[in-house]
Formats: sequence, C-alpha cells, structure tokens
Amino acid sequence: MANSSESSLPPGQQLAAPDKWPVVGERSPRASFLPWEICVEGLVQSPRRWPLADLMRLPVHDRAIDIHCVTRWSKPAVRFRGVRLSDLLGLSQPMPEARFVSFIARSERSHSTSLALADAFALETLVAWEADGEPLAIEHGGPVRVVVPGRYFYKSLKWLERIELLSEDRLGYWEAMAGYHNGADPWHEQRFMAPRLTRQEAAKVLRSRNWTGLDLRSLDARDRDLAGLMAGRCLLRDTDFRGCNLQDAQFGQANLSNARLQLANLQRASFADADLEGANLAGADLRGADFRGASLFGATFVETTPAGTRAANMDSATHIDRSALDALTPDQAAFLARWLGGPPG
Ligand SMILES: Nc1nc2c(c(=O)[nH]1)N[C@H]1C(S)=C(S)[C@@H](COP(=O)(O)O)O[C@H]1N2
Ligand SMILES: [Mo]
Repeated sequence: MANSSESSLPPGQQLAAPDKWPVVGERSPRASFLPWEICVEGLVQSPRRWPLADLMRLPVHDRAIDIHCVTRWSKPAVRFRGVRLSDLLGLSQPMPEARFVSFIARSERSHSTSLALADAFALETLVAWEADGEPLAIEHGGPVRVVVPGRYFYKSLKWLERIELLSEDRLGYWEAMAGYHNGADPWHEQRFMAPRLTRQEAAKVLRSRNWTGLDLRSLDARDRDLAGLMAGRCLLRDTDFRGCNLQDAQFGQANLSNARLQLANLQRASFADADLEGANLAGADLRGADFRGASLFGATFVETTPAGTRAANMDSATHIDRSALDALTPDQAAFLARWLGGPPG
C-alpha cells in the first residue's frame, strides 16, 4: 500500500532521503564584486532594480512547496520564504503585450528559464531567500532564487539577477540545450520534448538535423530553428512545430497528422506523400513548399484567432494538388482555390 506521502508524488518520482537536498546543475553563481540586485526589465512601464535589502521589505510569504526534480527525486514540503513574483512585477507595471517571463541568473552561462506569465502568476511563483528557516545556501541558489511550485525544479532558477518580460517565449538553458520539456508539468510527466524520450534521445534530436524514420510523436519543438531538417518517414503525429524555422525541411512520407505548424517558416519544405490529416498550417510561410501526393484531410490553412486572422502565405512555386482540395472543409478549400488560381491582384 502506498502511504499518503507516496501517493501524493507525481508519476515516476521518488522521495529523496529526508535529510538530503541534491544539488543539480550549476553549483555557484558567477563571481562578481557588484552588489546583488534584481533587475526587472523588458515589457514593463517602469524598469526597476531591486537591491536585496529593498526586495526583502516587500510583503513576505512563507510557503511549503514540494520540489520535483526532472531527475526523479522529490522533496516534499520545503518551506520557502520570499516575495511573490506578482507583487514584484506589479510595481513595474507589465505592459499588456507582456505574455512571458524569462528569469536570468548571475552565472557563468547566464543560465535562464521561462514561463508563460499567466502560469507564473497562477502558480504563485516566489522569489525566495530562505528555505526551512535558513538563508538559502549558495549551491541552492542563495542569496536569491526563483521557486515555481507545481513545475519540475528546472523552472526554479538559482541566483536570480534579471527578470525580463517578453511578448514571445524565449527557451531557457535546459529547454533549449537538453530538450527538457518547456511545459515542465510533473503531473503530466512533461520531462523531455516528447513523451517516452530519454534524456540521451532528446539530446540527439537537438544535436542532429537528421530525424529520418524516428518515432517522435507528440514532440514539443515550438519556436526552434530546424532549418534543413531531414524528417523523411518520421512519425510526427501531434507534434508542436509552431513558430519553427523549417525552411527547406524534408518531410517526405512523414506522418504529421494533427501537427501544429502555425506561423512556421516552411519555405521550400517538402511534404511529398506526407500525411497531414488535421494538421494546422495557419499563418505558415508556404512559399515554394511542395505538397505533392500529401494527404490534407481536415487540414487548416487559414484561421481566426483572438489576435486576428492568420492565413498561410503561398506563391506560384507552392505546389498543392488540386485534387487535395476535396479533403478540405469548404472554407479552407475556397481559401486554397484562390491561391492555386494564382494570387489575387
Ligand atoms: N542558475 C541555475 N539555476 C538552475 C539550474 C542551473 O544549472 N543553474 N539548474 C536547475 C535544475 S535542473 C534544478 S533541478 C534545480 C536544482 O536546484 P537545487 O540544486 O537547489 O536542488 O535548479 C534549477 N535552477
Ligand atoms: Mo533538474
């Protein structure tokens, strides 16, 4: 029988020994003679710098937080003390177009991580300087670190020095370099870019532009630069390629059903004989792209979002079989038919 603390662990996690708190990643901040300040910048009305003493005069919160490391250890109910990110940012007045927050460390590699601003607030992210009644140890991010409850601990940046508000996401260090999942939800085991992918496989997917024949279903590759990708015969069902640079990518015979390709740069990409059933290409740049023999059942090329209408961009070098239009909804078919007849005007 699982006891209550075990049953409250996310899938695939184990409790660390009660007196143990492993150090993961960098072990110390970048050496500097400058006093420690946290600077809030980017899309805010009033950028600010916070010397630590001023930071600690904001309303203080004490909160027990369960740590879940992506390397499968968990440490329940660590009491962190700090200020709420929302209180800190409130004093800088985020602009309406600020949708993401990037945390940047005072570290040799300027380590960073990011979150959707709405998630960061909903999770009650803390900027903390104490754990279990003691000042944060240097190796655990002292003097001040981010603590994001409800996300794998790689979202909890050590040695916080800069908070930047952004309109578009900017992948953090582990997310970009090691293929860690940008969602990082431990209850859904969002460990690596694709479920079932090991850390080694994720690293390989990031290093190599040759994915020929791989099974990468549900891969989260959002906003990555993957120009020239070779993904022939690849299983890419349900992948997220939104915002990617996929110029000249080869997807011949790949399975891209339900793939999200909104706003991707797909200039000269080849989808010959690929399965694009239910795929979304709204707002993608399809100039020179080749869809010969591709299955487009239920595919989307134009859609209306709260941000406005997003239409795929095509030119005379875009190749789509006229017969493929029969597999589309009438409005999608009408949109494509206008382009295939030659761009208007
Ligand atoms: N600056 C910085 N912050 C970081 C890291 C890092 O390497 N550098 N590693 C992350 C990872 S992967 C984890 S699991 C936690 C580890 O925090 P800990 O060493 O206090 O356990 O810090 C996160 N924050
Ligand atoms: Mo981690």
